[in-house]
Amino acid sequence: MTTTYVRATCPHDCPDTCALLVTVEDGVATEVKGDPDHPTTAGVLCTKVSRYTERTYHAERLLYPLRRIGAKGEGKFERISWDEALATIVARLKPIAARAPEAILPYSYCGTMGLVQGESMSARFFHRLGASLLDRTICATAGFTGYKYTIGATIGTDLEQFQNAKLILIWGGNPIASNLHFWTRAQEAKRNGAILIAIDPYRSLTAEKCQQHIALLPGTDAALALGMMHVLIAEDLLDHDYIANYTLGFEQLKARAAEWTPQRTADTCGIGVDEVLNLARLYGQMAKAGEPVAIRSNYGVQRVRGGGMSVRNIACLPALVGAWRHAAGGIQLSSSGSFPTDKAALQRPDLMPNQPRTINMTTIGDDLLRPASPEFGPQVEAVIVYNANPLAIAPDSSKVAAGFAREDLFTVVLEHFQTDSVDYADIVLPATTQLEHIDAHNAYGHLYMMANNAAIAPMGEAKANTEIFRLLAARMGMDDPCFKESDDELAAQAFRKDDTRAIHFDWDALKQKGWQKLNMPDAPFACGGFPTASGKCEFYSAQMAADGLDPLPGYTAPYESPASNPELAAKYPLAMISPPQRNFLNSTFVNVKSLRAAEGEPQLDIHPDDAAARGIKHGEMVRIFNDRGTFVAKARVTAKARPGLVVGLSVWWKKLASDGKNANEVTSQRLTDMGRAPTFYDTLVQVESASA
Ligand SMILES: Nc1nc2c(c(=O)[nH]1)N[C@H]1C(S)=C(S)[C@@H](COP(=O)(O)OP(=O)(O)OC[C@H]3O[C@@H](n4cnc5c(=O)[nH]c(N)nc54)[C@H](O)[C@@H]3O)O[C@H]1N2
Ligand SMILES: Nc1nc2c(c(=O)[nH]1)N[C@H]1C(S)=C(S)[C@@H](COP(=O)(O)OP(=O)(O)OC[C@H]3O[C@@H](n4cnc5c(=O)[nH]c(N)nc54)[C@H](O)[C@@H]3O)O[C@H]1N2
Ligand SMILES: [Mo]
Repeated sequence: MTTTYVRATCPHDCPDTCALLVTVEDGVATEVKGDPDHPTTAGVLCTKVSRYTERTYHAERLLYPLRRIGAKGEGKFERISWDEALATIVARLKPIAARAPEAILPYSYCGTMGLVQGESMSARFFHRLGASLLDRTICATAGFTGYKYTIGATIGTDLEQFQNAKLILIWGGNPIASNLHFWTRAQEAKRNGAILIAIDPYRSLTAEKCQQHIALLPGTDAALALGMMHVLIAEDLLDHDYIANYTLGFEQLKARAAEWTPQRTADTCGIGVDEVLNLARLYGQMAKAGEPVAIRSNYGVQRVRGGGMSVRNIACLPALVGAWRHAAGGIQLSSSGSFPTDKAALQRPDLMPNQPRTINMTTIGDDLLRPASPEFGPQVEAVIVYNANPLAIAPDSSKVAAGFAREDLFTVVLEHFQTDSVDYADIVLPATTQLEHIDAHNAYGHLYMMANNAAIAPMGEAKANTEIFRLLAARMGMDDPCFKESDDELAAQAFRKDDTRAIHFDWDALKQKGWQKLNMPDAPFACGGFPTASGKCEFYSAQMAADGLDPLPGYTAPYESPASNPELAAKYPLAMISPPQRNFLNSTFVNVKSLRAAEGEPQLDIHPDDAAARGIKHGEMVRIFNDRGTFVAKARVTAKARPGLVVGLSVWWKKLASDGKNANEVTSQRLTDMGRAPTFYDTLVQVESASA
């Protein structure tokens, strides 16, 4: 028997981007472990990825191209050859491309975070075609926009510093589930005497393990940050020197923050005045005493109407108290902006024949149902889905299903498994997994460039995304040499070597070693140097004013909350959030039996008072509904959900739920204040016993 160990990278949409060691015995991957030498992975993987071989060798892997033989959504297919599959696709796309290329829409997200299997050959293909561009907003663009207005780029505190912090605010994140290798460091900080505070409407796995938990109303984080600013300024818990040298607009901010008294803040956030005061004082006093105070701001705060501003306001706090002076102070939202990723080389926007329209992936439900019009342009006639599962993850799911059910729509899905989205495909193409292809990665939670080597041969007739688009490009007659580049040639273009952060980037060397840290200072903004227009942390943003936004930190209430919409709340009084289940990764892994068994079935956490008022008992099936739709789940009566809040951990495959639906049945397509992003956690519902 020959045994080899292959250096790989976890491709999933998670900040941790772990370095993997894959054991391969006679061509079969038998074990996937965390690389003990990689500083942030440190030999530890989450349960999901430690079971990676169970997913790769799953009996239900798609191994051959398929053609639909049943109704759309029914999921009935027959096997066809690659030749027939590609010929069918090209025969459908060619006339559309000749007439109205924007009627073709790619729909993709981060099923793999790989720079090669993500958007490289696929982007070249759609650019050359002149297809509609996809606005990839489904996750993070609200917060990224707010952060960039303030800090300039998504650059922040290095993960490898958090163990040295003395106070960590875990703001809208559940790292035990979604950012495990940060949690390891936060725990180390705690052992070294740090205080951890969770700011989260729900007592998540993480909130349970922090010394303090501030359970504010969803969507009110911007107000809490303003209230903190008020106290920091009123009690002079400021770093005047840092403010004078490295920030812009303090006087205007001071006037704005004056409006946010602790009482107003507490009323808006649904928490106690003492909670506001204590949080601000602890943060300001520890910073003033020279202790490193850090914030880990995650995605939970962004999925509401004012999500962009929430992140912006939180991102102002470290500059006020001078927390950036410490490598272990400051804030991390995402590290993605640290990477000199060469998107233009990978994706070749120069191939576009003109500037096509852009369609927002968040509003795919409405957009597939939209007829041609002068404002919208041509009706969407063909959708090519890869690295995504829109039927499960996009909001207002009944609209999404109605759109994909259109008889005249031609749908192709590249997938590993027969997901909810595959059920609507005309042609299904089997894609390789991370163990079967190569890739280069950046990360959004650490600072390492990463390489993924192929550990095993493709399963069945599966092909890598890149190869599928290479074949389609050839058949569409695209003859530019860039459509012939191999995956290695693509990976070699992943990072700009002229940038000092990646100056030593060499793909062959990276493949050998597996990972390489960016060349970055430990404390990125210790002496200012913010990548904004002014070079300062912008409390006042002229760019925001130019973009038609409030140039100062402000607060916008959710679209759907008892305070902002009492009429709607009279019908639907409960706020619903649907953050990730620990053992799923968005909708990935839901079909892996051992992981699904760990999560049981779709559940809804509801406070005992709200349950009692509705005669709902622990363990009974409930119906969750609003004007957009209905789904069922098993009630878990628990004080983990604050009164007025229900929590349906997600994202379930619809077809694996008893009613064939999931939480996105009730979420809306409304967009955030900035970044054109979804408002998944800005949803009012009513709940009733399903047996009633
Ligand atoms: N295991 C696992 N890990 C994952 C994922 C997964 O599905 N499963 N998904 C990955 C992806 S794509 C992403 S974007 C990240 C997301 O992971 P996180 O950044 O952790 O974000 P969420 O899970 O959306 O929400 C985290 C917490 O925010 C809380 N929250 C909800 N609304 C609000 C609010 O208005 N204010 C505040 N302060 N908190 C609120 C929720 O209760 C939840 O506990 O995780 C990644 N990692
Ligand atoms: N209600 C609710 N909805 C949510 C969220 C929530 O918290 N609540 N979270 C939102 C967030 S943060 C995000 S990021 C989105 C995520 O939405 P998506 O990016 O659509 O993520 P997944 O649901 O994991 O689907 C990814 C699919 O890509 C496939 N895939 C993986 N690798 C490859 C590959 O190499 N080739 C091909 N062809 N396919 C591959 C996987 O098998 C999987 O089915 O969901 C959003 N939806
Ligand atoms: Mo995400």
